[in-house]
Amino acid sequence: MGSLAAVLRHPDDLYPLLKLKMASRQAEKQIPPEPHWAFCYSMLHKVSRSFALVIQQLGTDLRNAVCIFYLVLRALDTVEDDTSIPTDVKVPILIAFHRHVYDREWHFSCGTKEYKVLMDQFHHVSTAFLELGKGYQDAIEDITKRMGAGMAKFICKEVESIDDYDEYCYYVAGLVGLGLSKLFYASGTEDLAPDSLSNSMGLFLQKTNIIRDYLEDINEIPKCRMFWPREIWSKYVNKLEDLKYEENSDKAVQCLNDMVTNALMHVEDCLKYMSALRDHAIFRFCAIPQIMAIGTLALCYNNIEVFRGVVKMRRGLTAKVIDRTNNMTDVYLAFYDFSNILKPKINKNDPNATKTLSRVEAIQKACMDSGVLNKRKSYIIQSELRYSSTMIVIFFIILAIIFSYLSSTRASK
Ligand code: D9A
Repeated sequence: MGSLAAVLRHPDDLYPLLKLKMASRQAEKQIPPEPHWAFCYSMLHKVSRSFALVIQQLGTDLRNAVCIFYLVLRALDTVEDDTSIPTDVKVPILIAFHRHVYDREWHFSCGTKEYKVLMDQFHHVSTAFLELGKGYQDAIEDITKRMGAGMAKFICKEVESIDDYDEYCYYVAGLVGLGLSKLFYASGTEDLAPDSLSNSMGLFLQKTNIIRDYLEDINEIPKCRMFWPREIWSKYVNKLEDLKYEENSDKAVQCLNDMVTNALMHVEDCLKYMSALRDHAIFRFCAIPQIMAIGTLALCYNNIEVFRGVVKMRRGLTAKVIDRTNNMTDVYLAFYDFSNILKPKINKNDPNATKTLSRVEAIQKACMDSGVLNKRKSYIIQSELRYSSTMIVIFFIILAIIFSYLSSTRASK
């Protein structure tokens, strides 16, 4: 129902949503016949629908390598997240995981729902991994080794300083950026991107997720997950969980705005990383999650709802982002437009207002300096804000067709 109401409010979501549905149907038909590849691609679709589609459009070799890389990372994540595993069992597994991916006999049951299936049938992932080219295997093993060691370090270490925060995000997301840059390079279509830019691609996505998922993480049972750095939240409250209580709303929003301002630091590096990409499929694979992230940050900024539930971009907008992201002009326009949504929300009494404004203006300047903005009106916002009358007409025509079809079938019965 929610989605129908959303379409009624945004009728121009309909077409992109239909295209997304068709594309995912199409993608599911393309699942390879071999049992281990079939398992890997069906698992990929289960754990991340929209992202799986973006992976699907990569070239065959790279697609298989990214699919396996994604599942190995999800498995590592599942071990890290499973609070029922004692630390003295969990740490050795995280550190040795880079060796286990080569061993089809290795098995460790943990996690819930589809992640438990991934762990219980992980031998399929190992079989597929062993079929990848050596360059891809080496890149995946190297990143898995460094991420496992980093995760093990933070099992018993809290995220205190902003440096801890950047270090933790480097281990669980920055290294994913580095790994993908290595896979793109190994596929022979891209130069090897500088680590600093690859790291920023990961940190911008991870920090957006950590901000968006505050309430889900703090309410995690049995042990809450605390990724917000004490150096930031201790300026507003005495305990991180205090941010969720009604009486601390003003302080909570100020702390949220501080976290969003921190995440905006990585945007210019991400724009540099994406503007250097040559391959269209790789470009879309990298740009779509980044646009989702700036959209989510614009939504979360100064928004008390982050402490009341999970604030997410609606599926229609996700469909539009996937449908309309084809080149760097689209990226500059999207970052410019979403910054324009965030900017008017900056209230001058916010302790970080000046810093937030300067970061937003730096982002908009980077987009303006690209020289592409004056050519085109806007990426999504215009269509967001004004209901295109044509869309409403088309919507009712489709409705009329459906009714006449339904009434004619009922009449013929
Ligand atoms: C990514 Cl192989 C991720 N993460 C994401 C997804 O995008 C990045 C996990 C594994 C892989 C890739 C990603 C995509 C393209 C280029 C990248 C990159 O770097 C150059 O990673 C940095 O979020 C997870 C990390 C952030 C931890 C890296 C996008 C994704 N989005 C979810 C939506 C969501 O809300 O999580 O998975 C989805 O679409 O379901």
